[in-house]
Amino acid sequence: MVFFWKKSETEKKAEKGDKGAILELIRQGKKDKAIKILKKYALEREDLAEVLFDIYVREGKLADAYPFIRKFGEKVGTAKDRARVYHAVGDYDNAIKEYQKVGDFESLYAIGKIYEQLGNLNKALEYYERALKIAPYDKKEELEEKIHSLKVRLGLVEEKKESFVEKIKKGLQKTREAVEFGILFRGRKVDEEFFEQLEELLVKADIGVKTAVQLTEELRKEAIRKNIKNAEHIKELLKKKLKQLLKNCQGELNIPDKKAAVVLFVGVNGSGKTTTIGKLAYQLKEKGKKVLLVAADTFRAAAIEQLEVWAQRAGVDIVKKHEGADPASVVYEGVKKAKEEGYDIVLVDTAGRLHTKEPLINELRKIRKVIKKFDEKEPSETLLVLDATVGQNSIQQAKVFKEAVDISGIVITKLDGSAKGGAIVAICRELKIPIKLVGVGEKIEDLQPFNADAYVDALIG
Ligand SMILES: Nc1nc2c(ncn2[C@@H]2O[C@H](COP(=O)(O)OP(=O)(O)O)[C@@H](O)[C@H]2O)c(=O)[nH]1
Ligand SMILES: [Mg+2]
Repeated sequence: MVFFWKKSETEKKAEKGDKGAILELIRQGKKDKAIKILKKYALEREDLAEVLFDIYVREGKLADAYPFIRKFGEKVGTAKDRARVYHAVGDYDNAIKEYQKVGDFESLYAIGKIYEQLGNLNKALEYYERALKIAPYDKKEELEEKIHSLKVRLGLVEEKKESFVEKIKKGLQKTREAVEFGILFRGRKVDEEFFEQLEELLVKADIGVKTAVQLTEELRKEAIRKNIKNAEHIKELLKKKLKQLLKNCQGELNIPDKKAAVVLFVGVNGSGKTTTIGKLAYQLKEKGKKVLLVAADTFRAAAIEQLEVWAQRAGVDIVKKHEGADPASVVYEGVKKAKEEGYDIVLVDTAGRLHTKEPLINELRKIRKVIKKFDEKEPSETLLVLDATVGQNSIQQAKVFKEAVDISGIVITKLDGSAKGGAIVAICRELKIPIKLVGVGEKIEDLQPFNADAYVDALIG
């Protein structure tokens, strides 16, 4: 049998502009053909304009849909579709009018965005706030951010400083991603498998095997004694125990209210000494203190330059000498200058090459002696800087430094980059030295006092 191509009846009718036939073509999947016919008639015929308008909107070809509203106005499309088309082509007055008719969350949000784009921030704020009232849960945070940033731009509020918990939470994100306490505790039955997994996760978070085993055992016993069936309950008990443990290690930076107080920073290369000094200098300066930095890591020129950059950023002074200079002599110059010129605080940067252990220890002792020559009570603080990404291994490093100088406090840096955030618990238990500061990023404001409660809340959730 021979088939030869022949236009169907429907097609013929459609070509003459029969709406029913055109819709039939679309149903048959011949959309391109239908569009071609529609294009011919749509600007003349309202009923066909409606059809083509809808097709364009569904396909996201909003600019192509625009001529039909221009011609037929409200006769084509829904208010929301017309609003989107106006919005897309930049016909903002009309877009706002249509969005206002709809008044749902998306429309109010869209109006806010248009006003913001047009620079009418007050109006933008008004609409964002109206949208927030009916915002779906997953959009709330985004919108709150927008509202806040608008208020800042309008001078209505101060720039939001992230709270300590928020910062720590962000800092511990990597650990939380790697160690999913959240999943373990969610709606689980409290049985032996649960405790085994809990122990495993605690070990994974690097809180130390000994501590993990001990904590799990205590919880197991408590669960039996109190007949606890609910995993959430165990979670609260675990948090309480961790908080108790860490409370012993929560310390505050002790900077006496006198002239030329000295804070000495020690720690292995790359642990974050220089960065921490820069951040702290900035914070102290903000509090109105006159701060002096001392570049006693003279081993490499780059180390001196790096401290200089931080001094500039923080807007404080620095004492430095040439590469290879005797570190103790730089410290001497620094403390002398601080005494003579009325500086409040001296922050001393040092070198930390562990492979030269003996010289390192001698060097630190010599520096300490020089500081004591000026004032027997100084240094007010000797801070050991530990890198959180190293996890529990940093305990070994700490022991070397403890041999050389009395450590009065610990700074844990790079908490943001570490999946071993739990190591703080191990460090606390092993070293029994107060943790005073934590670094949660590379920016100047990313240094925080250590707070045991916030830390545990952020770690376990
Ligand atoms: N992500 C992150 N990086 C940090 C933090 N503290 C320091 N660093 C980075 O760690 C590296 C070594 O820091 P540095 O201060 O030079 O260490 P130093 O050798 O002990 O003086 C640098 O690249 C810093 O930017 C922190 O809290 N978070
Ligand atoms: Mg350094």
